[in-house]
Amino acid sequence: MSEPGRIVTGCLAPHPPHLVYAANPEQNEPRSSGAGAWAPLLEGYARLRESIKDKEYDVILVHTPHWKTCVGHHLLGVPHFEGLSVDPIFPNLFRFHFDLQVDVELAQAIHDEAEKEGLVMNMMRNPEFRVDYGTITSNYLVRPAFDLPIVAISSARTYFDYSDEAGEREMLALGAATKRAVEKTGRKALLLASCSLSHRHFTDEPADPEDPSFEHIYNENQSKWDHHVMNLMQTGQTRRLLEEMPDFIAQANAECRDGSLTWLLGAMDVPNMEAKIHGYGTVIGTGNAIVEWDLAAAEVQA
Ligand code: 2X7
Ligand code: FE2
Repeated sequence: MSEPGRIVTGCLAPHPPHLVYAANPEQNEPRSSGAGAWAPLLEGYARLRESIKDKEYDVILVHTPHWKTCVGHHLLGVPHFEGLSVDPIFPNLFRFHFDLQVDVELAQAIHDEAEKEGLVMNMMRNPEFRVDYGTITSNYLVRPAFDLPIVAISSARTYFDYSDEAGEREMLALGAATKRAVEKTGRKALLLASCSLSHRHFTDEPADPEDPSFEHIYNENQSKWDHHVMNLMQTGQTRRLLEEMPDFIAQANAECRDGSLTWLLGAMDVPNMEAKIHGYGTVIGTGNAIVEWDLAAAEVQA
């Protein structure tokens, strides 16, 4: 019998399209000025890539806030997608020609496990679908080669249609279903929660969007919440983080309201291990942390 699968590492991997723009990959049409406003985040992603470079994993799973689905949670369900993904707010920064493979068997297994939890699930079978910029940005920044299949999960509207508490319960259930599906299919998986922390942002841009003199946190309340949340992660207090999540969402307008971080914590069984913060920085006033829970290393230590 084949080995049971496992989640190797879980990461908080935020997706400001500005970071792809700043890196100037050939797939992205706009060219960056190189002015350097987002260096702390680009350096944080470089540290994350270094940290995971020798790990063995065969698929990347991402939960994205920018594929918003009104009826349930959707998963990409076609083996190959290519096309042009454009950020509707920042088309001046992100017009990315994507070409990626999907692990449809694992996506289907997550769908089936989550249905058993009572969640409304759907497989996205349209081969012309434009993959959203959250999925592409997080994947690009973690593994620019796009040489492994991915699984992408949409953001259902439970937090918005019912309540933050109901949303949180669903995302923990979806996380648990994801873990079981990874185990049953024998995959070694890297998980990405593609979201910012505090998410209040400026509504205008300087002439050069990369101008470092413009870039700072929107207000101190946002920054205090972000540092508090990072401290909970760093000290292994993930249960308390979940308890405080509805307040964080409400008071810092956190992008965690799309469920990505809670899904990740649920999939990792709400680990009380200390997370590693690889970087923190602002993008157009939002707070973004790059964080790693190295489950494989924790297992070896235990
Ligand atoms: O989607 C985003 C984001 N979450 C944060 C900052 C800037 C742009 O887009
Ligand atoms: Fe976003």
